[in-house]
Parts: sequence; structure tokens; C-alpha cells
Amino acid sequence: MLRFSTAGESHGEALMAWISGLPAGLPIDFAFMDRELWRRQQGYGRGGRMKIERDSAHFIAGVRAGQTIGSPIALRLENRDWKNWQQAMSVTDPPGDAARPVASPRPGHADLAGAIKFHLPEARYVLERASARETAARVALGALAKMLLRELDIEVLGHVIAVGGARLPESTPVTWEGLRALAAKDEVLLGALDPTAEAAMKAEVDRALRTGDSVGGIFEIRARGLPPGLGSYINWDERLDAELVRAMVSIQAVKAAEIGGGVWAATAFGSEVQDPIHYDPGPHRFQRPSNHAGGLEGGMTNGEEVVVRGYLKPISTLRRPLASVAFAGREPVKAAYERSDVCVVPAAAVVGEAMTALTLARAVLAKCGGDSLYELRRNYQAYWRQVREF
Ligand code: EPS
Repeated sequence: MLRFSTAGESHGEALMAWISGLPAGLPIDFAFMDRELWRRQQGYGRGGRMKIERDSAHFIAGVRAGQTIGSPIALRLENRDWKNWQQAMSVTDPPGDAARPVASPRPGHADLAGAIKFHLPEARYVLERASARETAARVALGALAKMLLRELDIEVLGHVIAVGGARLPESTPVTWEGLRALAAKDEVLLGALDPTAEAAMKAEVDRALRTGDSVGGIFEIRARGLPPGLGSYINWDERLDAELVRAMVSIQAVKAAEIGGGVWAATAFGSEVQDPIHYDPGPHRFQRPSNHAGGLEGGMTNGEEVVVRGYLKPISTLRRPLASVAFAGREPVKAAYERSDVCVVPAAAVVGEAMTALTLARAVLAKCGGDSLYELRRNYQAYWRQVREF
């Protein structure tokens, strides 16, 4: 069973990531992992922090001579900004004058509920772990999942559909060539497939920058090469669509997720929504002329491309803060402000890819098992043979 978790505070010494259940013998592409981490740091509208950090993962356990050995993998990602926070975030010493308290909770952030829940005097403690800095560790783990999926010819990539009110036209073709070219870019603006739409998205970020506001958006993740039958309708907690939606909404600031044409489907007729089934004796025997289901029917993959969308609310730290209440004294004040991003939709898309890859890798391993890559590949190929013979 593939299990993973992360640890680390935004301005603490480092982020840690842990994953168990990857088969032995998986070659590690170190350059690819660093490239994925770099991709997450890009995008127009990031704050000053991204000028400080250069994320790179350092393996501590689970890898020998460039390959997994079947034991848990542990990774460490340095927080370069820590040097500016050593006193404030010291593990041993009280922070004294360097405490940098978050004195009033920011609406939309974890600050207030977190402080109440953990019985804390202010929200610094909450911010540090609730921060999306944590997603760097998830992207490192997602890179490992992508390496595993790549061995099975499964590919996962994403792109940005909307930033604020600027949206990719429905008619924009979404091809794998296009998605690969987007992921290979050395300069990332907003991660959209269409330059005109991307310019309109940039104008939305500029508007938020001008007015001290923030802006959200929508990203889409696609996965190709999956066999039908991953996930299951047998039990509620084995439904892969539910796992994917959970994975998306677990990303900081993502407030909704959608499989295929999910939101539109709720207002359309059944005859428009369901994807008809055709049969052809060739290699692609069961065919679907459309994919409104986003590759998932009955909680299982159906062999079509998996399409998942994440909807981000605008970042909750605002340069022009909203009304709040001081933790000390409870008097009305403006919400706390500290350096923040204005738009993180392209970064969230990279995190969405990572979470999708981890979720799909777990589903593949649940279906086909295998303690080694050799055994997994054998089981996986045998299942594909069974699918083709059906
Ligand atoms: C974040 C606030 C900003 C972001 C941070 C997430 O950090 P800081 O407060 O240090 O300026 O840059 O994101 C990252 C550091 C990152 O690596 O994505 C927040 O409060 O969520």
C-alpha cells in the first residue's frame, strides 16, 4: 500500500517527505525531481519568497545506487529562508523579540480555527504549517509517483484553465504535445495553452496587484495510458473519483474539484452527458466519441483519459486586509498582513499533477501489487492482456 506524509514549517529549518510502498528497483531521475520542484515555484503573481528558495530534494533513506530498494523513502528540502527565522522558529529557545506573532487572524486562512483548536495565543504557529510551502514536499513525492507511472507508460500533466475572470476558450485543443511543451517551458507565465487567454489572465493578476487584492482560478490535470478498472464501485472508499477529488481539495486554497464535465453535467440532460459506447474489432475496441465522464465511471477508470479540475479561491493574505479581531484584547482591527503571493494557480496545477500521480500510483499498486518493479510490470502487463482479450 502506497502511503505518504510530510512534515515541516514554512519558515522552519526544512521540509521532510516520507513515502512507503514504492516497489524496489525503480530508477530515480534526480534531475526530473528538481525540475518538478522548479516548476512549482514558477508563475506570474508569486511573492518575494520564491526569489529566496531554490527547492531541491535530498534523499536520506530508501534509495541505493540510484534505485529504490523497497524500504520507506525519506527526503529533505531545505528552507533557505530559515536563516532569517532561526531565532523566531528556534526548536530550543524562546523567540523573545523575534517572535513575529500573527496578531489578528486572516479571514479565509486557517488562523482562527487553528488557534482555537490548538489553544494557541496567536496564529504564527498555525500559519507555519497551514502554509502552502508544504506542497513542495508533496511535489517531490509526486515526482516519485510520476517516475513509477512513467515505467508503465502512464503520463500525468496539467494546465491552467482560468485565472480570475479570464478563461481558456472552450474550443482550445488540449493535446499531449501541447501539455508536454507547456511543462518543458523555461519561462512560465500562467501555465495556459493559449497565449491570448494567458495575456488576459496576466491582466487579472495585474489588477489584483494594483488593488492590493488576490486572485484564484482553475487548473486541469489529465492522465493518459491507464487501463480500465482502477478503483472500484464495490465500496465507497475504493472509488477512485472520490480519491482524486479528495486529493485536489487537500491542496491549500482549492475549494472545489470536478471530474470531467462534472459541474456542467449537473445542468444538462442525460443524453448530452453520457459518452456513447462503440465497438471496433481493431486494437482500440471499445470506443467513446466523447469523454464527459473524465475517464471515470462507477468510481473506476474506463480506459479514457482521466480529467480532473481543481478550483482555487483567491489567496487569503491580502495587502489591503479585511476586518478581523485582535487575538489579544479582542478589539476590531485589520487582519494581519505579511509577504504573500497574489496568484498561485500555475503552482497549484503542478501540485495537482503530483497529487493525481500519487493517487493513480496508489490505485495501480492496489490493483497489481508488486514488491519490485519487475513484479509490478509483470502483473500490470498480465492485466492489460486480460483487458485486451475481453
Ligand atoms: C504562503 C506564504 C508565502 C508563500 C508560501 C505560502 O510565504 P512567505 O510567507 O514566506 O512569503 O510564498 O509559499 C511558499 C513558500 C512555497 O514554497 O510555495 C502561505 O502563507 O501559504
